[in-house]
Amino acid sequence: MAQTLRRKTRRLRGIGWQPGPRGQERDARGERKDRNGSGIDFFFMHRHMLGTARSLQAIASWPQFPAPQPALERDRLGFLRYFDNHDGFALPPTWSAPDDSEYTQWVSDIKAAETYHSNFQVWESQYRDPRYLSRLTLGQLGSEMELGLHDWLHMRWASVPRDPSNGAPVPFARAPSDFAARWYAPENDFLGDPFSSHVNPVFWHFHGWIDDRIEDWFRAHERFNPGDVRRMQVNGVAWFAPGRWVEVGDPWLGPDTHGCSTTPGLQRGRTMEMDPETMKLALRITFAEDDALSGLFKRVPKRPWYARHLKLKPV
Ligand SMILES: [Cu+2]
Repeated sequence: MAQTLRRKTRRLRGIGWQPGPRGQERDARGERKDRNGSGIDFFFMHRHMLGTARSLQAIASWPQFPAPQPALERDRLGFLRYFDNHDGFALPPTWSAPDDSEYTQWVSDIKAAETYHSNFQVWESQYRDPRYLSRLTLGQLGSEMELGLHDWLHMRWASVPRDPSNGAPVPFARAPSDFAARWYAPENDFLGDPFSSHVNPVFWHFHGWIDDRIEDWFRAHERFNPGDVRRMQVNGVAWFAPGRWVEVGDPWLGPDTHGCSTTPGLQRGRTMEMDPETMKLALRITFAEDDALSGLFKRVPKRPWYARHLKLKPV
């Protein structure tokens, strides 16, 4: 296991896909995720992405998370109107996955109205609360939001994944290292997979909401720790200078961005078309062996990307 991990790390470094400087990689899922500044990478990449998208068209952030479906007995008209889905924010129904009752249960739970009240609304007020925000570094906030709220937003508003070639449901979704041509069809807007989630309009509304919280975080520090956080442009993005509350000064956007360029295809000897190919290779290195193993031994069930880190009771 450790050997496999070392080999993967070596190969990822070889193609420039290690986030952070060599030897000080910032793993977003590992033990040091909340202390290594990986949360800054999460926030920064998304702000950069939103900036590019907003230069092409207007994207409104959700002012708050859309409320669940009204109860029929209390609000009959609201209940019926919910299904008209006039704003596109109605919750898609859950789905079941054969032979994986834990995942089936988890998807169903994450879509429940109770979960809206017990989790989403709690996060909503927590991440707007100046006192709460003022105690966190940018990296801590980013890591906490990434692994909790963010992944849950992706899954709560996801519809059953489908194979775009025939529309048939595929409950476990596309494998992360499967780049077959059919997945590139615009019908594939599955929110549970970073490969396709940005095709779904809901994605932009909730990523706008998350990005807006960075400004809340800045205002909270202005109020409780005045002067501690300084604004600064980084790679053309409105950002913050490294310091006590900002762990790293070189947020990661992908290979070749360390203090250099944010324009794809600028690496010497490589064309722009090579960048997605390198990315595919990075994903194959990360996932292909795991997928092959899970196929062989059925030990690790294949689940959508954003459902891979379910908080499950130990089996
Ligand atoms: Cu996301």
